[in-house]
Amino acid sequence: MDPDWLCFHPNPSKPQFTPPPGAVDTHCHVFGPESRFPYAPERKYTPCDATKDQLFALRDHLGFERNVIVQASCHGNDNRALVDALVHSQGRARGVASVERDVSDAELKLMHEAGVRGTRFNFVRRLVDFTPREVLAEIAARIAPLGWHVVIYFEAQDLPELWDFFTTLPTTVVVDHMGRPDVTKPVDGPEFQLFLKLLSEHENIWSKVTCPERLTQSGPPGYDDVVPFARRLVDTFPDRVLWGTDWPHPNLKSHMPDDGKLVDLIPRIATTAELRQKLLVDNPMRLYWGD
Ligand code: 0GY
Repeated sequence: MDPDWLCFHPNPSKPQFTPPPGAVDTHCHVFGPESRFPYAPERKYTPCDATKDQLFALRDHLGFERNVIVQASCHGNDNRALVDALVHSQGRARGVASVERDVSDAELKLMHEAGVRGTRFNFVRRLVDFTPREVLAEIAARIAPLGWHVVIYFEAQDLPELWDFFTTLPTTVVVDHMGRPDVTKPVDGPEFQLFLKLLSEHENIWSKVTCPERLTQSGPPGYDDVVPFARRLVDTFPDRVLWGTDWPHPNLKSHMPDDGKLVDLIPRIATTAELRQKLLVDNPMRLYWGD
C-alpha cells in the first residue's frame, strides 16, 4: 500500500438510519488480495487489500442487502477480483467491469453470467492514461447488445469537453460522484447547472450521489457542503439517482470516513421515505437486477 494513503475505517459505527429492506450499495470496490489478484502494472496507486469477505461483512453491518462492485483503476482491465467477488456473493452483487476493445464475446458472456452489467470509462487524469474516444465508442458498441450500461468518471471542469462524447453514448450512462463538483461553488452556479442540464436534456443519464468524503472542504461527519448537491439531484431526478459507500475509499489522504456516518447522511439527501425507496432500492434494482 502507498505509505501516504489511508486504509479503510477499521471499525465503522452502526448507522442510526436503517435502510429500507433490499437496499443496494451501488459504489464499492474489492482490492486483491494482492497475493491472489495482483494489482495492474500500469496502476497509479497501490491500495490496501480490501477483500470480498470484508465487503460483505460491511454490507451486513450497515444494513444493506446488495452491492454493486465497481472495477477500480488499480486493477486495470483485469476483472478477476471483481468476478470472484460476484460469483461468491450468492446473487447479492452485480458488477461494473473495465474492458478493452478486443475483449472476446466469450469473455463478455462469462462476465455477464457472473453478474457484470456495465463497463467503466475513467477520465480522471491522476488515475488513468488517456484512451482515445473512438476506442471507447467501440467498447460501448460491443457492450450495448448485452444490455450493459456505461459508468463514467470525470471531474466537473472537464464536462464541457466531454459533453459531445457522453451524449452520443448508445446506452444508459451512470455518472460517478455527481460529476465531482467543486462544492465551494454554489449549487446554482454555472458549473453544477451544466451537470443538471446534462441530466435534464438526456433521460438516459443517471448520477450516483456519492463521495462526500472526496468532495468536501468542510469535512466529516456532517459533510455539510456536499449535502445540498446530492439533495438537488435526488429532488430533481428521483428515478435516476443511486447511492453508494465508495468503500474502501481508495486514494484518500486527508481523512478516512466512518461508513456508518456516511449511511447517516442518507435522510439528509433523500428527505422522504419515497425518495429513499427509489434511491436505495427501486432504481438500483431496475438497473442491475432488472433482467
Ligand atoms: C472511486 C474514486 C477514485 C478511484 C477510482 O478507479 C479508481 O481507482 O475510482 C478516486 O481516486 O477518486 O470511485 O473509488
